Amino acid sequence: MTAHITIAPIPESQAGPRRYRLLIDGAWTEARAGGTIERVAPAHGVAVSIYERAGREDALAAVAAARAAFDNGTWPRMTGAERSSLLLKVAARIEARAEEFARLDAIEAGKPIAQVRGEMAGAVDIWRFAAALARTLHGQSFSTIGETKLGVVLREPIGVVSIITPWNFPFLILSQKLPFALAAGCTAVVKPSEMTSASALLLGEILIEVGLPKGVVNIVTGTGPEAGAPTVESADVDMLSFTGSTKVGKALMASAAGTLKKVSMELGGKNAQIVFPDADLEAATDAIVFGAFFNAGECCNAGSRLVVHASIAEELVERVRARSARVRVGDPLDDATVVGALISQDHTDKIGAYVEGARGAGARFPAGGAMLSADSGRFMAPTIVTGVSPDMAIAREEVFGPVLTVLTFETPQEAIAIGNGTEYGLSAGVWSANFDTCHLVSRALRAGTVWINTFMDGASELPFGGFKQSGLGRELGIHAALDYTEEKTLHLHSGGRPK
Ligand code: TXE
Repeated sequence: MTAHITIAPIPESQAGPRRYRLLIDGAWTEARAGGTIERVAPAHGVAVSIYERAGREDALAAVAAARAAFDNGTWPRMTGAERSSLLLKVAARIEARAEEFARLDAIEAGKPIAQVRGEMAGAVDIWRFAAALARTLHGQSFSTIGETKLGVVLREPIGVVSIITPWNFPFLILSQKLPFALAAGCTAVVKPSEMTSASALLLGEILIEVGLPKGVVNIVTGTGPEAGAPTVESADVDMLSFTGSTKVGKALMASAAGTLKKVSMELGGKNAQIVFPDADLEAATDAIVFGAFFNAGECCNAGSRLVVHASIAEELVERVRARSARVRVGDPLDDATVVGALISQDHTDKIGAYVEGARGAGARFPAGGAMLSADSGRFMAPTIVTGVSPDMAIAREEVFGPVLTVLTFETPQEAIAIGNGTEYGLSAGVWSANFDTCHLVSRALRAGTVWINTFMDGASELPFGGFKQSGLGRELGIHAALDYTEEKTLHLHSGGRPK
């Protein structure tokens, strides 16, 4: 059990609060109506950033800049090789300043620094991968439609993209979207979370340094309704790429319908790790603890439901409990920390309500179930909940905290039914030594990603996204840049039109 958590002061070189501005049409500007947002670091309890609080006018100025850069600028008209070369320069500069990015995200989100360093390496790889895609985008030709006819299908950039991102993986999630939009030749307005905007603004500096034409990427900070919503409503924006809660995602989809813009949505998850009796329990234990408590469970991919065969439930829960007790909860800037602070008081209250609701309904807590004492910030002990039924809120809804709910099954059919028994369909894990079990269960799960005898692996080459109410569309993978394109069909006819 973690004793009282000590939080060291933020080193002087990074102590704030730092003042940031909006990036609109290549210039750092202030919000037209005035007003700022102060970000208090969730673990340290001190102000670290002051952002401009952009309003409708600023958001629409950013959209106008992106529109002009798309309609009249050089970016969509460059060769793929030119765009690729610039994206590679961005990747190199992110890599050179990775520690600076990592510390910004760790401080603003309360995430463990060692984990964010891994996210930065992943982000750099994605920028390089997108740079490669910039050179490989191509259309199709059809010579089979008649001897004198040729059909050509072009892939053109879709236009201006609104990118709205959450606080849980600030720079990584931005990197799952922006480089692909840029590779395709689009321009963008980025609205990062009002809690974690610093890393996006640092990227803005890099984009200016490498010579990205003005207006191609604009960054507006502020609240969702004030700075994000106008970009979704605007007829000058052609596509919305959103990651966040299912609730806001649905509202934004309805709003995007007003101008019939394309939407890409990465939303919530309630992901099951299904463990059969013949599984390697040591490996499974490690992955269950990692999957449930990684990023303090504030992760759409969190393996927040352990679905275990009744015959091994007691043994596995005991292994997971023992392993969880060794998870180091603490100061995000300490290299040894594995679980950091919860993002905000509101969010802590929401997690607390799920825990108390389950307690009231008779659930048991072999581990955790309470907050830990700390110098500052909100830290929750890794929590295991047993004695729950699949229809309880804690077993069905996204808690988004370090809370693992345990459910049991007797037959593979029952495991599949529980696995599929939520409104979500983001990811799942299957653990068994038997090929048929792994194969057939993973095929029956309605989820965008199924990990077999592993959990939460990722690769830039592989698509990521959800079934059901977990989202719409896929990020990453070799087709990611295609999502930011429109198809245009050309009919060419030689020798005059037949009478
Ligand atoms: O998400 P939101 P928040 C879940 C998680 C969390 C809850 C709320 O349970 O507790 O959502 O978190 C912008 N028009 N997830 O508040 O509200 C907002 O400013 C335009 C799950 O961070 O969805 C931010 O930039 N934009 C999820 C972004 O949308 C709006 C990840 C996400 O905010 C807007 C994050 C509006 N009306 C939270 N309202 C996951 N599964 O990964 C908000 N925004």
